[in-house]
Amino acid sequence: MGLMFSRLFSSLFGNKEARILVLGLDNAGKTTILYRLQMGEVVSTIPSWPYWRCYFPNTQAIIYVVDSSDTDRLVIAKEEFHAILEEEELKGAVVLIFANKQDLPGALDDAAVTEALELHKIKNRQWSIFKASAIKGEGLFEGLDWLSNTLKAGGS
Ligand SMILES: Nc1nc2c(ncn2[C@@H]2O[C@H](COP(=O)(O)OP(=O)(O)OP(=O)(O)O)[C@@H](O)[C@H]2O)c(=O)[nH]1
Ligand SMILES: [Mg+2]
Repeated sequence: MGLMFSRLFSSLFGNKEARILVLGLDNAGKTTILYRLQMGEVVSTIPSWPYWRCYFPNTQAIIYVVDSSDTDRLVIAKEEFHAILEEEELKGAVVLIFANKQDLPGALDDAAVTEALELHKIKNRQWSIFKASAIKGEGLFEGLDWLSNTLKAGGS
């Protein structure tokens, strides 16, 4: 599981800084997405849990990236995702999920990833899932558009 923290100064966010945590299992496509979006500065990738928490305060949004073709690891992706949602300091964060790698054969679609991640269990939080292919640059801006509008509307 890797983590990245990004400060976005995008016109999508009205030139306001949004503090966004980009999470997902290794190989999910986090770096590729951030590169595609040319998102602010990627501060760091941190491999182990204990250090993550210092990044949690004041996080407005979480982008959770899933490799939709890696069906063997979706259970792990689900468990890590729900553990993140339990974090006290992330209770107020809006969640955007990218069902990434849609271009690969056998990739699960957004409905199937929704089921695999048990997204219906999310309570008291605004969330949405978008199909994406970071390689092709598809679906990313649709997701960020949703995030931007949700944050502008005051978050969860
Ligand atoms: N086919 C396909 N490959 C992708 C896509 N997104 C990322 N990849 C590939 O998947 C591999 C991992 O992508 P990264 O962006 O490095 O993944 P990451 O989540 O940053 O991984 P870690 O840094 O190890 O945590 C690379 O070979 C990417 O080129 C996609 O949408 N489609
Ligand atoms: Mg990476």
